[in-house]
Amino acid sequence: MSKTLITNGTVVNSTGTALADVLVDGETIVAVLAPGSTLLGFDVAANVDAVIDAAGKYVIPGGIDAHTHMELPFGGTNASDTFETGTRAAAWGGTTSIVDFAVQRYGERVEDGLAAWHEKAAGNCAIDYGFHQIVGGVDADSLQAMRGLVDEGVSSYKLFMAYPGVFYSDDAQILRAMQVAREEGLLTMMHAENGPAIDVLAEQLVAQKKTSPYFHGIARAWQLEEEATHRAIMLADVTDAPLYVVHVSAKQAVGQLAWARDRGMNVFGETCPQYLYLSLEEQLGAVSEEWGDFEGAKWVCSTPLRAREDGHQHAMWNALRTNDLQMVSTDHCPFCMKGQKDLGLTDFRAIPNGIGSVEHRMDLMYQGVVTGEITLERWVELTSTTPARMFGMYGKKGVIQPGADADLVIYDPNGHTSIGLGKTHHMNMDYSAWEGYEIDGHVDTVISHGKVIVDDGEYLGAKGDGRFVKRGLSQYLI
Ligand code: DUC
Ligand code: ZN
Ligand code: ZN
Ligand code: ZN
Repeated sequence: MSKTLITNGTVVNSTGTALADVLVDGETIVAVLAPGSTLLGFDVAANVDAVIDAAGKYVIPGGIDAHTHMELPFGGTNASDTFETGTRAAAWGGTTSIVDFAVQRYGERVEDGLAAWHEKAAGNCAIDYGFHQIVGGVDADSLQAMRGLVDEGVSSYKLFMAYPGVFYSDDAQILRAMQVAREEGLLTMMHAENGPAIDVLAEQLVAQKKTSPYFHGIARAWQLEEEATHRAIMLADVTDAPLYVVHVSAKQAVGQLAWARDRGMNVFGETCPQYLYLSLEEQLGAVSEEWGDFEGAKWVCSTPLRAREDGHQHAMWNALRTNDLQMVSTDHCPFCMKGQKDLGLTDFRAIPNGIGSVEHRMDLMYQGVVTGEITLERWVELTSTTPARMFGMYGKKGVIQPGADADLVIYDPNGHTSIGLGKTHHMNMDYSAWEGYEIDGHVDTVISHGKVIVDDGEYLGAKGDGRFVKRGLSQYLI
């Protein structure tokens, strides 16, 4: 098998940073060596097939984005990235695994939803992929089907407290699902927003002719995220089920998570780059010649962007530092402005919800290191190590150690990345929610299973490089 030595780099794991050489044999990391590359007098560098010089650069475990929606049917259209385009964009940005959401809607069978997702992804992915299962219709059949998920390597599932008529579960359904999850070792992921209340507020806003994208965020008030988060926590408590709250954006919701964790509960939360950087005020101020105030549709997602003047963004960074939030995923759910977002030109309720960021998460989170919000090791922990541990992939993924998959990124802290259309953008979208962002840092080389798939601005991978990851149980289950 082909041997590669990545030499002279600064190897960053969540546990620490060291100057070290990484020896890859075939698809696997076989050794992490002191620099200089001699092993009991044996000159390693002279006996490998390829040497990659990583001097002055970080060598990190490949990013794991545990929340993506490739090809999600939503709002009368489909998320615009296929598994092919979306995973390739992820690879460009230093992400070497995604966990996407297979979908069961009310009236469909869970098994059929999962099979459909396998069909969409198989043979098309640039990087490894796993699945969570959305259970959008909790009933006797789907509860029974949930019992088979762990054997399928799908050890987590998602419920929605929002979107009545689409994915929504009421409290009785949530309670029953959590009971099954507790028995089966499944991790419950929750979209925690009070959907019925949101829908009333949205209807009232539209009746008052408040139809522009900004009012999406007004209808989805933080109180309704806090309330749902609290309700999810209490339902998890009474069923003794671990809980993972997705896309947390309100500081009050973080407060609920912190409160539950202080009580000793197995409650976890992720946030997303958009809730760290973007704000409701910017959405309100977004006006363009092309779109007028509909420009704000570019940032319509759920949970919504929050008011900067209320300190939500700052609170998210704090929570990432203090471990009240444990992970950063993207909730990558891209839609084009033309033909997709513009379905809601006259009514924000018809704008498909979602932002595309799968390509930029590693870079955007590295800015937190640059600005001193998080440490280098925490960057790796939030974007790779904890996702691997949370979702049953750790050891093979999320860490640079012998025996791990050779999924590696060489990151240049002195490089520079300009984000936006016509720049680093490889997602299948006609705009970028991150247009104009300038990053101190650069993804230089991306290695998946020992194969260099991105090198110095060149894409060397192919569709089908990525494989389905049959995940084990979350390491956070007790
Ligand atoms: N939020 C989004 O922004 N898009 C897809 C689904 C979701 O919950
Ligand atoms: Zn959601
Ligand atoms: Zn989502
Ligand atoms: Zn570079």
